[in-house]
Amino acid sequence: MLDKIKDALSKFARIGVADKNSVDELVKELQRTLIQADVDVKLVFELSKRIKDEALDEKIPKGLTRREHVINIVHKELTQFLGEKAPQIELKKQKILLVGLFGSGKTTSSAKLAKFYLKKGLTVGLISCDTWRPAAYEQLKQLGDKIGVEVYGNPKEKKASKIVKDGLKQFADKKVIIIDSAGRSALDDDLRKELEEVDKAAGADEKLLVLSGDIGQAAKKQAEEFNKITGLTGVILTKMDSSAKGGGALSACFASGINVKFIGTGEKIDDFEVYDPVRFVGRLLGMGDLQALLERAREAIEPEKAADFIKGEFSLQDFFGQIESVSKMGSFSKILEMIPGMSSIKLPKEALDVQEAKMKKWKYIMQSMTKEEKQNPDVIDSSRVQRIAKGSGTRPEEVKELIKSYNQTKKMVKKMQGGKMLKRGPMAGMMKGMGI
Ligand SMILES: Nc1nc2c(ncn2[C@@H]2O[C@H](COP(=O)(O)OP(=O)(O)O)[C@@H](O)[C@H]2O)c(=O)[nH]1
Ligand SMILES: [Mg+2]
Repeated sequence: MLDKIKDALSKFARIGVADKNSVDELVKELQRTLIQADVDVKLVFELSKRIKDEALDEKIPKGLTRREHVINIVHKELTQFLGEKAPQIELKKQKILLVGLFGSGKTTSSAKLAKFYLKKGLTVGLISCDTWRPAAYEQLKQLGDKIGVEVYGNPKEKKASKIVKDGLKQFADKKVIIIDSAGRSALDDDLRKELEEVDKAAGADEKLLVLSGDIGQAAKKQAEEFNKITGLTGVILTKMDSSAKGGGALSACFASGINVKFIGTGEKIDDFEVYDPVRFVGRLLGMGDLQALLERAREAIEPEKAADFIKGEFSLQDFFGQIESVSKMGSFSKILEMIPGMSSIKLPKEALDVQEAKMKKWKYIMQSMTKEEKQNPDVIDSSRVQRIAKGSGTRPEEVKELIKSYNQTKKMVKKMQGGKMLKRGPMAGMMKGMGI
């Protein structure tokens, strides 16, 4: 689904004009893609009608081309369609029960969730009350060991609710307790009875249904059924990396009023995130500059704000700030996904590693500069280059490369200030500067 929508949009973006025909074609492609992703046909038609009506509306906000206007609308509508707002994730003392069918990803998600709260600085305990699947406890224990989280279980005990009670006692001092329950291949009476008992024993604040994205719109029915048994506070949608039907599952959950709180995006423990519809749709559309585009739309409405962009000089310090904000955002390949034009380009892994290494070096180099040098890099003569290289453990050529890149970026910023291009996010200039 992701690639298809990206393709449709980049095709649309290439056409140049956004007349009725090209909007029709874009909407048709969106419809095809969404239906293939198992989104409810009725919802798809409602969505496409809204997009068409708005896109062909003459009132294009000042400062946007019609093409940008259309892409903006697609983004807005898709975001509203897939959940609108990111959920509030509370960091209080709490018990979280995970339920779901076999293979949906409960055990994996329990560990991912544990790591999530651990990273937020909370103490976490994991309870495995899956007495159904052989070695269920060992599976969770292994994951817990990997992330340094204690796991309670008792392979000899057959009653799941008893394990939960004992585990809660053991973890009384933990801030967050996550309970991984057993599934079945279908929601039968046996599972229903067990879950009712587990639910009662747990008294959980959060009850999250773990659903695999590949069930598409069947998510709605499953969510409703589990909701009847334990009452749900949300959903964890897994396998969003590998499922073609994730969009269908997302929209079905949203349409039935159940919040998707987290998504699983791979088999590894870190492949997990709070579900943020705005970000998700941004990635879905493969449009790195979406945020910037939306900003421009806003700026077009408040022109005086636009003029605020980078006042006065663009110092090396500002450049450093950009690099810092980029490195804080995570690995380079993930960043690339957010950059205009980059999302559709697949760089080989080695190239990415080289860029990441370069960013690190630049950071060290700048840390070895004086305040004056950062404010006014013109003062950096060759003896200063030598000193900086020594101080940062780099070669003089690398220091010179950074300064050159800074100068190029500065030129670009000047151009932007000249009026034509407004803010395009902190990275755009940098990427140009880095020659990629
Ligand atoms: N690709 C991918 N695989 C996942 C994800 N979450 C879980 N899995 C895989 O799905 C399978 C079943 O997961 P498990 O946690 O044992 O499911 P459970 O039966 O509900 O406890 C395992 O092979 C996991 O590695 C995900 O987000 N992406
Ligand atoms: Mg399991």
